[in-house]
Amino acid sequence: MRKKGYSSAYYEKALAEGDRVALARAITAIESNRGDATSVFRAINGKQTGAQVIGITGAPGAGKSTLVSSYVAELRKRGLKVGVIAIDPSSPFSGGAILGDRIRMSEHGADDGVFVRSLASRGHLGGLSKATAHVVDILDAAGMDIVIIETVGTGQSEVEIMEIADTVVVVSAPGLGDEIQAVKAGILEIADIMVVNKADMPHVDSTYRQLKDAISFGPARAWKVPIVKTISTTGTGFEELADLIDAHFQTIDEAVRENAAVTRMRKVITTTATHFLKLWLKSVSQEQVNELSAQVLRGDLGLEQASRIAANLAVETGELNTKKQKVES
Ligand SMILES: Nc1nc2c(ncn2[C@@H]2O[C@H](COP(=O)(O)OP(=O)(O)O)[C@@H](O)[C@H]2O)c(=O)[nH]1
Ligand SMILES: [Mg+2]
Repeated sequence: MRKKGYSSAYYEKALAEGDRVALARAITAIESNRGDATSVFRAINGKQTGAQVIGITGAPGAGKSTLVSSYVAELRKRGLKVGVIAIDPSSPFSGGAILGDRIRMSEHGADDGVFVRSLASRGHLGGLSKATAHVVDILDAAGMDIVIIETVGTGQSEVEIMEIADTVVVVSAPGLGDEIQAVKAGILEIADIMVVNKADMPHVDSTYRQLKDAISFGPARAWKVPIVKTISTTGTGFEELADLIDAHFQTIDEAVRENAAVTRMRKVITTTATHFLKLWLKSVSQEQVNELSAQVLRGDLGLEQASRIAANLAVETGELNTKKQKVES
């Protein structure tokens, strides 16, 4: 990998051409906030056309990854280009589940209309959802019609990620007891569509009924949350699922969709601002930073005050210097 990274001209051209290596590179740059994240920000700026964002969530083992793969196959039949973001809850060091996802998605590996990316989740604190929103943005700019986010249905970060999706699909399966888990975690409230996967397994009807009851006790909404049975391993039920997701999307009014877009953009702006501030701080002169440091050490200036001054200096001088910076292509 080149040290200084790639230029925005490189990313702009490569993404327009559907270059998958460049797309992977762009996502890595953003995810790791590498130097050429700047180039990516500039390359994708204004290229988004409003991809439909679908969140797929549910307990581990419910069959989400398998379901995503079958759903992608259905979308491909419909001629749509699909980006998949798999949020991996396991430690970034184990890599086990990421590998599993890759294998399951490998049937689409040779398909130019599908792009799959795993993102490591980094516990509960920040970062993750911001990076996710940004990756949605990149995939959108790279021409994907649909972006699917697969994530595990537990906790607050979950709900946060779902804020950025247009349609949320909650996947359940018989024998996992997740209908109870789902109710506990408040997951049902965010579901637009419920799936009972593994419909080839015993007790599928009791799972179905439990979910139906749970939904009927939930908040009344204009959109009646449907329950679909699927067999992800054979692709059964996916026409219906795709139709329902589509139908739900049609009911979302413009204001709500704009709201989701604003939520995504808010996260994107935060990451972008953090990126640029870090970059610009480097262009504040050593003497100025030394002077601030000395003042803090003497007790003449508080740390927060000094940081604010440094940040202001960075913003003042940063943009000019970034423009001057040579980024090779
Ligand atoms: N019998 C059956 N097994 C399934 C179905 N969908 C997924 N599985 C299996 O369930 C296991 C967990 O699937 P996976 O997609 O990794 O679940 P995830 O953890 O929710 O992403 C795998 O062994 C799948 O092959 C299904 O519809 N029927
Ligand atoms: Mg999975």
